[in-house]
Amino acid sequence: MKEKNYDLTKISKYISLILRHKPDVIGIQLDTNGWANVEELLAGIGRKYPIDFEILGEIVRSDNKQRYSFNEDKTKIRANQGHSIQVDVELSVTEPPEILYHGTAERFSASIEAKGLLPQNRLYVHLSPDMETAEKVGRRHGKPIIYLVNAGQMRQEGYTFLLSANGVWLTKIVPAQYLKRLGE
Ligand code: HQG
Repeated sequence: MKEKNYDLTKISKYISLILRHKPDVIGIQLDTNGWANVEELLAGIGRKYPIDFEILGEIVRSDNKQRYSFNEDKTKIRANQGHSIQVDVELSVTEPPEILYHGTAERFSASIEAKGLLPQNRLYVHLSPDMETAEKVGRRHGKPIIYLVNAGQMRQEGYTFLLSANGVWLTKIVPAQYLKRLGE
């Protein structure tokens, strides 16, 4: 390894920015399936964080949400979910559990209850399989609140759900009638 004193979380956040939102910050492109070339990524982030392949591997392995995957021969890397740019990470439509959860901030509740959950800057609305995860997601935005999502009914009524490689449920929108705020 070239250097052991980096804050891997900080580098991981930079990699998230590149692989989900702005590959152009280091002048690279993702292919239609969201893959970046590993050598190009390392060269690009090297101006800021000169890490080698071994450290990148360590970031991918140790990431607390398993945000990234390598392809089989580890020449390519992509984010498993969370993109704002139009890529197809080849997820299959999957039967959701009856109930999924969405953690958000109190201050968004009026708009959410009027318009439903919208993907905002991302390609999909992100839903959690359990309340603990939803609570953590909501806390990122402020005072957390949790919505129960009637995924079973949505499914029956023709909405589709994708399950990301790291266990996040994705759907295009959740109309307000399928939402129930926890504690009400
Ligand atoms: C809210 C993290 C007003 C929505 C997490 C959320 C997740 C509305 C915010 C992943 C709305 C968007 C995604 C409406 C939705 N009116 N606000 N109609 N509809 N919102 O960050 O779900 O750590 O894009 O409730 O763990 O918070 O980055 O989405 O609060 O898996 O890997 O608009 O990001 O993962 O915020 O988080 P985000 P999210 P990472």
